[in-house]
Formats: sequence, C-alpha cells, structure tokens
Amino acid sequence: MTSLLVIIVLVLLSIAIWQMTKIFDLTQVGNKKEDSQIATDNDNNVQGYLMFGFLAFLYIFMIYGMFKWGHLVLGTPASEHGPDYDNLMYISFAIIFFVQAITQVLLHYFAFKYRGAKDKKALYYADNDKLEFIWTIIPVIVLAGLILYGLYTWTNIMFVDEDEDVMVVELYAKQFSWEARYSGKDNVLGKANVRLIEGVNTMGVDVNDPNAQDDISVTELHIPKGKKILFKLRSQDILHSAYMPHFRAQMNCVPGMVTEFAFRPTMTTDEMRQQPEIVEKVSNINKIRAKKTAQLVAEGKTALDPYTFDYLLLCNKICGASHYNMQMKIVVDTPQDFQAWLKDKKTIVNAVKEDLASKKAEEKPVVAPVQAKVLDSTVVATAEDKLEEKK
Ligand SMILES: [Cu+2]
Repeated sequence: MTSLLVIIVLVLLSIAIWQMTKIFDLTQVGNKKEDSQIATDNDNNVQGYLMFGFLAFLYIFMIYGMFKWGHLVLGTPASEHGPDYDNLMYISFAIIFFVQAITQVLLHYFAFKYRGAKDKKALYYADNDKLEFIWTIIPVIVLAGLILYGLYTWTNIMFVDEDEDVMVVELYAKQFSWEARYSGKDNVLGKANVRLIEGVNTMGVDVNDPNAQDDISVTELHIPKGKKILFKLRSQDILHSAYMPHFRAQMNCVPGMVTEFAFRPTMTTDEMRQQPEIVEKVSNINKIRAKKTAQLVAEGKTALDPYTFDYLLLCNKICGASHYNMQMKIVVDTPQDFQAWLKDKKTIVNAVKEDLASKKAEEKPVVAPVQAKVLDSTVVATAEDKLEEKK
C-alpha cells in the first residue's frame, strides 16, 4: 500500500514539474534569441559531453558493483570438476570485460568526435573490405576458441567412465519438493513409473522389480566425500532443474525421461563450513537475522534460528507458485559417516510391505460396522415392509 502511494505521489510530482516547465517556457516567449527546433552548436556540444558523462557513469557503476557485490559469488567449489567450470567462467568474464572496455570507449569517443557542427558535412563512405574483414575475423576467432574450450570442458565434466566405481543415486523432482533414491548394494535403480505412485511409494518404484529390492528413498541427501556420484534425474510432473550451485552442477529434470549428471564431492559439509568465505557469509547473514530477531521479539513474535551453512539442491526452473522453496538439504559426509547414516535406512520395498500390513490390521475391526450396516438395512427393510402393509 505504501509503495502504491509513493508511486502515485511520484507520478503527480512529475506531472507538476512538466506543467511548470511549460508555464516557464510560455513566460520566456519573446525573450529568447533563438527558439528554433534545429540543434545549435551549443546543443551538439552538450550532447557530445553528455556521451562522455554516460561513459563515466557506466565505468563507475561497474567498478562500484564489483566491489559492492563481488563477494556474493559462490566461492570455492566443492566438486572435482568445479575449478574447471570456474576457470571457463572467469576466462569468459575476462574477455567480455576487456572487449567491452575498449568498444565502449571507442563508441562514446567517436560519438563525441563527430558530433554535429555548423558547416560540417557527413562523408559518404560506402564500404571498406579490409576493415570489415578485420572486425569479422577477430570475433570469429575469439568466439570459436571460447566455444571449443567450453565444449572441451563440458565433455570432460559430463564424461563418466563406465568401468569407474560410481554410486548411482536418483533425484526425483515434483511440485514442490525433491526425493532421492539410493540404488542399494546392486548399484542399479529399480524400475519406476508415475502410475505406480501410491501411499508410501511416493516415487512410483516397481516393488516387484528385482533391482528395486534394495532401493532406499530419503528426503535429505547424504553423499560420501571423494566418491563419484552418478545422479539419474526424473520429474513427476513438469520441467524442473536440479541445481547444486556449490558443486557447479545443474541438469534439467524432464517428465518421461531420465537425464543424468555426475560429480565427485571434494569437501564435506563440515570442511565447507570452515572455509573463510563461508564463515564470513554466515556471520553476515546472522547479523541480519539478529537485527530481525530483535524486531520480532519486540513485536512479541518468535525469534529466528541462527543460520548454519548447508549444501542445497535447488530447483532452477520456474515451476510454479512454491518454486522458490523447492529445495533439499545435501550433506557431504566422510565415507564412514555416510555408511553409518545409510545403514539403518529402510528399503522402499519394506516400507511398502509394512504400510500394507498396517492397513490390513486396520481393516480387521471393520467386522462390527458391517454388522451394523446389515442391521440398518434390516431396519430399513422392515420399515419399508410396514409401509407396504399400510398401503
Ligand atoms: Cu521445480
């Protein structure tokens, strides 16, 4: 509401200023030596220097932005391929930075140099093959190099050696949450289909498939440090995108097909929490939270919990109203901790069996209500008979 009022005030204010300048113009009629609509040398000079002003603004804002928001980048990657990915990004940034710094200066300088002036005539200049050749071939070479380097990096990231010992984990996306499925001892995921989703079998796993017997589903993903994880991605409903920023990993989850992405985590959650940039980030967030908490407590509301760093799996496709909150916590453990954590997790097949058993147990005492129903119908029947008799 306040913002709406502010907007209305601003609009009214600008209308008022516009009207006042019109009145001012009217009072100046006759005073002006020159009121032609054609630009004078003075006008052109002003425009020319304004171009330089705009160039200065661009650079100052860029440098300011780099200092002010530069620390918000992700920091040390937590996966093996992460540094390659970051290098590709930094090289692309460096080239863009260099090229734009030169072209902006040239663009604004020539706009200034050839600003309009009395008796200055434009030169008719049809074309220059040499010049066009140079400004075509240089970007072509640079872009081809960048694309080849990008393809090389991407192929390396996506390469999974079939003989390598990888751990297969499924990520299942749905509006608006994630589930993960471990493939168990056989390291093969059992078949799954959206039509098989029922009760506790929320991922639609085919419980009769031999490969599904040891599959385990969880809603908090744990992975062991140093082991290559091959993620198989599925979606229950619409397009989602599995995004694990700290591991520099992202892949779309497409309904009706399985996509994949593999990476090797190189830092446990505890190790990442000790990284200087993460320590700083966490303390900054907690300062903001402390301020907010003081405000909330003063209003008699509950205080905010202090923030601790965790790896996250986020959705990176705008998939609906709660897309912003579609996330799952990822914990990178040491291999020992990971085994200890996984040890007592129930398999999906057992969970489904237990669920069925408990449902059956609930169905047994149903005998009594059935009798009651029978009684009811006899009561109804006798009542109807009596009606018939009366007729
Ligand atoms: Cu989503």
